[in-house]
Amino acid sequence: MNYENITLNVESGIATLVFNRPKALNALNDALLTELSKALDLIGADPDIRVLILTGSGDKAFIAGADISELATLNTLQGRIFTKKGQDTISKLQSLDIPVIAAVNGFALGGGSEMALACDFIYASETAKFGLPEITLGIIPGFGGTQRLTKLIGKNMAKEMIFTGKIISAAEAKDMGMVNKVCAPEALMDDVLKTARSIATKGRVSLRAAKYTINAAQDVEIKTGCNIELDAFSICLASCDSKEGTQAFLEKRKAEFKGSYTS
Ligand code: CO8
Repeated sequence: MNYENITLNVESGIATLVFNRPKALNALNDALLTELSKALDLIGADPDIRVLILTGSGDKAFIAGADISELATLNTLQGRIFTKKGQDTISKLQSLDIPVIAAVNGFALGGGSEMALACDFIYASETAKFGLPEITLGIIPGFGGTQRLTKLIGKNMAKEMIFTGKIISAAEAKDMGMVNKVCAPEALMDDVLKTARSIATKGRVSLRAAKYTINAAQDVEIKTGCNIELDAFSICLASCDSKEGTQAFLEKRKAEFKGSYTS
C-alpha cells in the first residue's frame, strides 16, 4: 500500500511506522489518521509482525499534535467527528495484540503525547519534549489524553500538566513514569530495536496474554483482574508455545515459538 503521510517498513518481524510530515512537525491531519488506521488494520492482521515501533521523521518531532491549521477550520460537529476519528484510531493502536513501542525523537505535544501514551511503553531521545498544551489553544486534550495520562501518572500530576499546558523534558517525563528509558538521540532507534528484537523472540500467545491482562489491570478491580489472569494463564499453558518453551528449557536449548495456540 502507498502512503503519503506515514511510512511503514517491516523487517524480521518488526514493523516500524514513521509519521512523515516533517514540514508540519508530523502534525496529525485527517489524511494521516486515515492512513494510520488502515496501516494498523494491516499490521494487526499480519501474523508475521511481532512488534510495532512508532517514530517521527526528521530529528525535530515525533508528532507536534493535531494539525492546528486543519483544526482551526472545523465547526463543532466537524471537530467532534475529527476528534472521534483520532480517538478511535488511537484506541485501535492500544488494542493491537502485539507490543507497541513509541520511539519519541523530538516534540510529542498534544495528540503526539496522546499517541505515545497509547503505546505499551515509551523510549525517548534526550531531546524529546512532552506536553499537552491544548489549554493554550482554548481546548483540552481530545485524543484520550485526559484519560491515559491520568491513569499513568495520577490525577494531580495530570491536572498540573493539562491546566498549565507546560512542556517537559524527557528526563522529567521519565521521573513522572511516562517514559521507560531516555537515550542519546543517535542511540534511540538502536536501543528501541534491541528491546523490540528481544520481545520478538518471545511467544506470541504469551505476549498477547500479558498485554491483555496488564491492560485489564487499569480498568477492573483486583479480583476480576486476577480472574482474567487465571483464564489467560490457562490459555497460555495449553498453547503450543508453552509446550515449546518448557520443552526447550528441559532440553537446554533456545525456544522457537511458532505463536500458535494449538498444533
Ligand atoms: N499543526 C500544524 N502545523 C504545525 C504544528 C501543528 N500542531 N506544529 C508545528 N507546525 C508547523 C509550524 O506551523 C511550522 O510551519 P511553517 O514552517 O510552514 O511555518 C513548522 O511546523 C515548524 O514549526 P515552528 O516554526 O513553530 O517550529 P519551532 O521549533 O519554532 O516550534 C513547536 C516547535 C514548539 C512544536 C511549535 O511548532 C508548536 O508549539 N507547535 C504546536 C504544538 C501544539 O500546540 N500542539 C497541540 C495541538 S492541539 C492537539 O493536539 C489536540 C488533539 C486532540 C483534539 C483534536 C481536536 C479536533
